[in-house]
Order: sequence, then structure tokens, then C-alpha cells
Amino acid sequence: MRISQKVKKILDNYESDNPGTKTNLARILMHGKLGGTGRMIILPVDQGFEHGPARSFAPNAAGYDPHYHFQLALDAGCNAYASALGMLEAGADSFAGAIPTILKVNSSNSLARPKDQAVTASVDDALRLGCSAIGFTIYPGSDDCFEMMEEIREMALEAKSVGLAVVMWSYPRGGDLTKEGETAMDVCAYAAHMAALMGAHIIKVKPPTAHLYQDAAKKVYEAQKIDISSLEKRIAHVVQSCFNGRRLVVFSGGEAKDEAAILAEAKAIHLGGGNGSIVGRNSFQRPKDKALELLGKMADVYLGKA
Ligand code: FBP
Repeated sequence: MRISQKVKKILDNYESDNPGTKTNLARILMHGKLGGTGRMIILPVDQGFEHGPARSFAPNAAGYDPHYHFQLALDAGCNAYASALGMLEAGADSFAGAIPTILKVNSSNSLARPKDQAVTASVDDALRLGCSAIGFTIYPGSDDCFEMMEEIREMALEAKSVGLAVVMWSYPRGGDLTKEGETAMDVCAYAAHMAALMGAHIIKVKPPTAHLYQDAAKKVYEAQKIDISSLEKRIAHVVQSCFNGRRLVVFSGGEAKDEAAILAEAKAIHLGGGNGSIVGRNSFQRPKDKALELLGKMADVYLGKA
């Protein structure tokens, strides 16, 4: 595998990692249309767990078939495909080695009350399936957040010891957090920073709004005149909160929205120095030709062509 200078520089930021983990990070960073640029587009398909099958796949019924998502990620030239154990197992042979995969090792569901996730796969599963990384969600702010942090501490240690990379979804929710608070600027930067502190190689957060949630933080943002006036500036502040750019940070797509809104978001991520997008529903809920068109245009944004 060729490694670009840009990716070599990124790998140098991971000073404690073994060659196996660096190789797996390089696999993700070098694959697909954005390979070598330091930018990424990742296809995540764990929404069947998080939201249920009809909410996830009914808009484009081809998505009920696990093979569809492997093929979509491949055809779109994504850097990686992330999913839960059963989905990755269902295409493991047909797509072995075709695209880097990320095994989501914990999962939530919308039938349960607690804002928590159960550990639903292991590091051994990730190795058995040839994955490049494990993916783990934490919900900062939830009543169960400390337990989730302790779980990832153990799993990250194990994953790193066998040369896998660690991707952390850091989604504030639960506890006393309001809906507005979940994506507030200070909360989002805080969540991203905690993922970095817990040793994530790739951090995934939602794009932040200009809302400031915690009074103590609001005072500092205002006193220090931290510019959060545009999405680009807010992305830059999240990047700064991820060890000043020493950790990779990608932003999630969210519920279905129109193409112009997605491309405008990608542009802000690009200009703000974010490392890319992890976009699920906005890709697999569209008919395949439309999804490929959209993911192609997003790649052009990250290549600086649009
Ligand atoms: P989407 O692009 O569909 O938002 O996917 C990103 C993601 O992080 C998924 O991996 C996850 O299942 C989902 O968002 C969680 O969404 P929500 O926070 O709305 O439950």
C-alpha cells in the first residue's frame, strides 16, 4: 500500500501506537476516492439497531440486504464501512478485503429507556472479520456515561494491543441535557475532547450549533471571544479541541436532508479543517444512483474541486 506524505504526517501524531494500529489507520486513510488526502467519507450502517429496520431501510428497501451497503461503500469510493456484527458477518466472505471495515462493538436501541449502549461485539470478532477498527459510542451526559467510558477503556486497550484502531462516536445525550444542549458548541467540543482523552484515533461528533449550553463555558467563550459565528468556525473549534488537530475528527450526517444542505455542511467541514463525514441515512436512504451522485459530490468538496 502506498502511503502519501499527508497520511504519513497524520500517522506521526499517533506517537504511542504499534505498527499494526498505524497500518490499519493507513488502510482507512488511503482507501477510496479521498485516499491519501487526510480526508475521509465513511458509510455507517448501524441505524437498524439504533432506530429500527423500517425507519432505516423502508425509504430504500434495497438497504434491508447487508450486501447492498458493502457495495454502496465500495462503489462510492468511501474510505471505510462501519456496521454492527451481524451486518458485517453477512457480507464477510463476499467482500473480504474489498474495503476497510469498522466493527461497531456497542449498540443502543430506541425501545429501551436508558441512554446507554450494550457491548454487542468483541475485539476478537473484529479480528476474525478482518476489520481495521472497532467503533464505540459514548453518551457524555447520560446517567450511564461513566460505565460506558470504563467499557471503552478496556476495549480500546485490547484493540490497540492487537493492532486495531479505535473510532469513537461521542454523542452527548441523556441526564439533564436538553435537546438543544446535545449539539451545543461547548458540549460538542467537550464531547470530542473527551473522546481524544480516552485515546480515540478517530472521533465522530455531530456538527455543532452556535448555542452555548453550560453557563460556565458560555462565560469563557464570550470573554475569550471564541468565534463560533459560522459552521466553519465551529468545526475549526472542534478540531482544536481534538488536540489541536492531532486527532482525526469526522462529522455525522444526521436525518435525511437535501443535497444542498449536505454539501454546504461538507464545505464547512472541509474549510474548518475537519477530516470528513460519516454519512449514513443521507446516503443509503436515497436510491443508489442518487446516493452515488451525492457521495461523489461530497468527495469533490473534500478534494477541493467544489
Ligand atoms: P447518520 O448519518 O445516519 O446520522 O449516521 C451517523 C450515526 O452516528 C450512526 O452511526 C448512528 O446510528 C446514528 O447516527 C445515530 O443517530 P441518532 O443520534 O439520531 O440516534
